[in-house]
This record gives sequence, C-alpha cells and structure tokens, in this order.
Amino acid sequence: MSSQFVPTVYVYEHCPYCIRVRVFMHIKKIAHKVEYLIHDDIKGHEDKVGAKVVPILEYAPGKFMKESMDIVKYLDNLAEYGTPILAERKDDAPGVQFAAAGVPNGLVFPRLLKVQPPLPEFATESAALYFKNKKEDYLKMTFEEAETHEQKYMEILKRNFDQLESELKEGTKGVQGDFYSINDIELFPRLWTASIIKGLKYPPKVKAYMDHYVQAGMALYKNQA
Ligand SMILES: N[C@@H](CCC(=O)N[C@@H](CS)C(=O)NCC(=O)O)C(=O)O
Repeated sequence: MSSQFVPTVYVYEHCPYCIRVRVFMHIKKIAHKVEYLIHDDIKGHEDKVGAKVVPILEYAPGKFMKESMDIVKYLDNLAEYGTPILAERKDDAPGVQFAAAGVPNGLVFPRLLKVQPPLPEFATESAALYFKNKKEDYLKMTFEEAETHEQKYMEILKRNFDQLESELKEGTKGVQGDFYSINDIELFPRLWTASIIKGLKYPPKVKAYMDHYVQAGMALYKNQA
C-alpha cells in the first residue's frame, strides 16, 4: 500500500464482519474511508471481489480483497502500519461462546429494518426487501413471528451477558489481558450488534470492555429500535 493511499472499507452498517475490520482500523489507528454498499446492488459487490459479500477492502487503487479476518491479518502485518498488535486466538479465552452465538438473530434482524433513518445499505425499498426475504429464510420464520419471541430471546441474551460478565477480566483492554487479540476482533462486533436494542443494559465489565473500543473510535449504533 503506498503511503499516500487511504484504504477504503466497503461495508453494510449492520455487518458484524465489517465491524471486525473497522474496529481493528480504529485500535491500530489506520486512516481509512468507509463506503456503504446498497444491500441488493449485487454487481457493485461482484465487480470488486467476484462475490456478493462485505467487508471488502480496497487496499490499493482498484485492488480489492474480501474475508474479514484475512483483511485484519493483512493490515496487522503490513510494515507501514508498525508492528503487529494482535495476539493469536485462544479457544479458552473469555467471550468465545458469546462471540459465536451470544446475540439471538431474531432480536436483531427485524430491528435493522426499523431504525430511522434507514441504515445506508437499506436506502431503497428493494434493498430492505432483499434483506427481509433472505433473513426470514435463514430464521425459518417471518420478522413478525420473530417479534413474538422477543421475551424468550431477551432472556437468552441476558443469560449470555451474565456468562460473559463472569468470564471477563476487570479493566483490561483485551479479553486475554491488557493487549489485543483475535478474540477481541471476534467478540466486540457481537456486542456492537446488540447496541441496536433500545434500552439494553449491559453488565458493568461488559460495558467497560465495550467503552474501550468506542473510545478508540468505533461508535455503537446511533439510533436504536
Ligand atoms: N466470511 C466472511 C463473511 C462475511 C459475511 O457473511 N458478510 C455478510 C454480511 S454480515 C454478507 O456480505 N452477506 C451477503 C448477503 O447478505 O447478501 C467474512 O468474514 O468476511
């Protein structure tokens, strides 16, 4: 990457894999631009990486790569951004389970189409409909039905938060200790995702952990539903 070139990350606002790349760029203080793709603009994705997927990193003019962890590792190992900051992933680190399945999708997906103003990737009605159809297939129920399970999903989320709270260390920036690791790149985006839920209360250690990344520059959802 030439020293004048500012990389661009193409994202959907709601995409946790995109937050992996974005939060990493904030903690490593890598100057970058964020561009939003419209969710059903299939060509806009495929022209760059041959697939309908985000995040996409433009790492040199007209040169693109996909896969969030590949992007993060590529950037972390690029000499022009200094020494690598991420420790290897540990299977037994705090938050591994939460990162895998902490936030029920049924709580999040319907809200993504309710926040106002609409998220940038859902700027058109067809983009929102594309998302709704795809995610209803995935959930095997309509968003309206998912909303009837709200209480059950909130109980699951609360249980998962309590578990995470019991695992987290006090006052360290990363889950492994006072340094960052791949585990943080996996965990923070899942917590970020939950921030769309209006009125959600986080346990204190979880909140302090999240605040660290927010202070580094990775803002949570501005609007909730
Ligand atoms: N393995 C990929 C997964 C990325 C991924 O699943 N991205 C979702 C958005 S969160 C996506 O682009 N889905 C395409 C679609 O929904 O049409 C990565 O880590 O980058």
